[in-house]
Amino acid sequence: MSVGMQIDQPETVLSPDSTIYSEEHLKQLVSEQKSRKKWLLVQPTSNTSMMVDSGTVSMPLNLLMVATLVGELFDVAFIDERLGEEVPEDFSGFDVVAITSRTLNASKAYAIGESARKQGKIVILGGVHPTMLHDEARSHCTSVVYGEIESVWTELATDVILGKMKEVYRACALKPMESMRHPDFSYALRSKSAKKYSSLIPILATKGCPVGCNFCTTPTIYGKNYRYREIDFVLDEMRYHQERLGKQKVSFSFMDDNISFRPKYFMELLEEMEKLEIRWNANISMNFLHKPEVAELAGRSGCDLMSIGFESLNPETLKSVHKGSNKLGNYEAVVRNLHKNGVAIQGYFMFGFDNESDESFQMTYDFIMKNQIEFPVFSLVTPFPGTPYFDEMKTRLRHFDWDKYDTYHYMFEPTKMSGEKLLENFVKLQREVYKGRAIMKRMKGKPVNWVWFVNYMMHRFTKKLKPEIYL
Ligand code: B12
Ligand code: SF4
Repeated sequence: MSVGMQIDQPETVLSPDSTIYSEEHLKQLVSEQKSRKKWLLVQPTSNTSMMVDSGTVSMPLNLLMVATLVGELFDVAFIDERLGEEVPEDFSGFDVVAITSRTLNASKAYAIGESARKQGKIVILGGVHPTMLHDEARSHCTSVVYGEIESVWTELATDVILGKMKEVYRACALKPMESMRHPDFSYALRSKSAKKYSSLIPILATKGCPVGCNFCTTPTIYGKNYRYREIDFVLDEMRYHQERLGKQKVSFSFMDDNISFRPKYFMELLEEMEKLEIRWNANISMNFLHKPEVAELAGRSGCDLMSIGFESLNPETLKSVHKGSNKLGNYEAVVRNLHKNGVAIQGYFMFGFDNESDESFQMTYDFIMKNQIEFPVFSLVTPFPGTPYFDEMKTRLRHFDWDKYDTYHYMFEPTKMSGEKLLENFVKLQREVYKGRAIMKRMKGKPVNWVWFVNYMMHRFTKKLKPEIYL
């Protein structure tokens, strides 16, 4: 892989007021089309050796949003490789092949892109990785979409019809979230293997997160921007799924970067969601979760799980990654309040930072056990391309093999611990936390539901762990 990466603003920043790119002009071009162009949309699997794409997978909201927009003007075929669906070798049935990619499946996305481009197709790459490394991505496709498709759609669709593609589509301003369509799930659900999708319905209320952690791609892509949808739009979408599924108790999974960043919006949304009697889970930052009334409202509105990035119990580490939302002194109160209101916790913990010591592992174990964290998830810190952390660590990284950028591979040697010791501790911690006795202790008094099942699966998985698999 090339390391000559560049994430500067490309030259092609699109101006929304250009007359060629008006919605009226696009409508006219569409009406003049003799036949609709055919798009193939692809969600590739990764080549990673880890379990990231196995078992049930979540419906890819990002590609569904792309499909919803594209489907208004063009014909769409939708392939999700994670379901076992195969991308054809012969692309002759399509005019455009558009692929979504994160870093862990970038090499796969590039291979599909190259093969389609050789057959003379317009190839479009989008998603986090092509956004972050558009120079690299450009050499595997016709055009890269920087960030969300909604903000460049008029320009992109116009150019596809005219057959005059630019190398990069990047909006000079993000569109408000009202312009976001109600995602059409039929593109995913019509697959013969749709039963492999998790029953949790992905939904989006907000976009962006100004907390600014240095390892996260969101601040780089969206800056300090935080946008949200009208609460009524979110509720309408929930009601739509309740009707579609013929039941009230539908479970939703928010795909937001940080749904609680604006407390007022978050609290109002939850008050309204309570009336729908749904169940939900979300990624959340701890900025105000220590307040008892927030946890009380979360429980009351049907939250059964919150995914919280505790990241580290080491104050130096938290400071070094700029995770200002995490106050160590609040950790226990956050957990206590949520548990009191029947909300389980998926707690994310990262290891491999420079300040790591044997003690960090012990402290994490003690915290998890004492606070009965139901579903602890451990990862190795991964400097993703395009983030400030990547720039800081670039010269120390062991490799640029994107297949291993899955947060489960050893990336660099910390300054205070050998790599061997790091992995030894990492395996030991996971085994200890998922030992039968530890599970019983952590899960004591918790309702019998899928979280128990996850613990059982993790118990079986962690028993087989060896440090070598992380290399
Ligand atoms: C929700 C979420 C999850 C969920 C659901 C994932 C899913 N099925 O989509 C769960 C919890 C399962 C998850 C898991 C993981 N995640 Co995650 N996740 C997110 C999060 C917070 C939001 C993603 C999302 O759906 N947003 C809403 C959609 C609508 O927006 P979007 O993805 O940006 O899509 C828009 C544009 O990108 C663009 N677009 C996207 N694709 C395409 C394609 C084309 C052709 C075009 C034109 C445009 C286009 O248009 C879309 C519509 O507006 C992101 C952060 C982020 N903002 O990206 C991290 C993020 C994607 N996750 C990340 C990681 C590391 C992981 C895990 C590896 C973590 C782990 N150790 O398990 C796994 C990997 C799972 C996998 N197989 O990919 C990283 C990826 C970094 C990178 N460079 O690749 C991110 C960016 C967070 C970070 N650290 O910066 N994740
Ligand atoms: S709080 Fe979460 S979403 Fe926000 S910048 Fe940090 S890691 Fe990214």
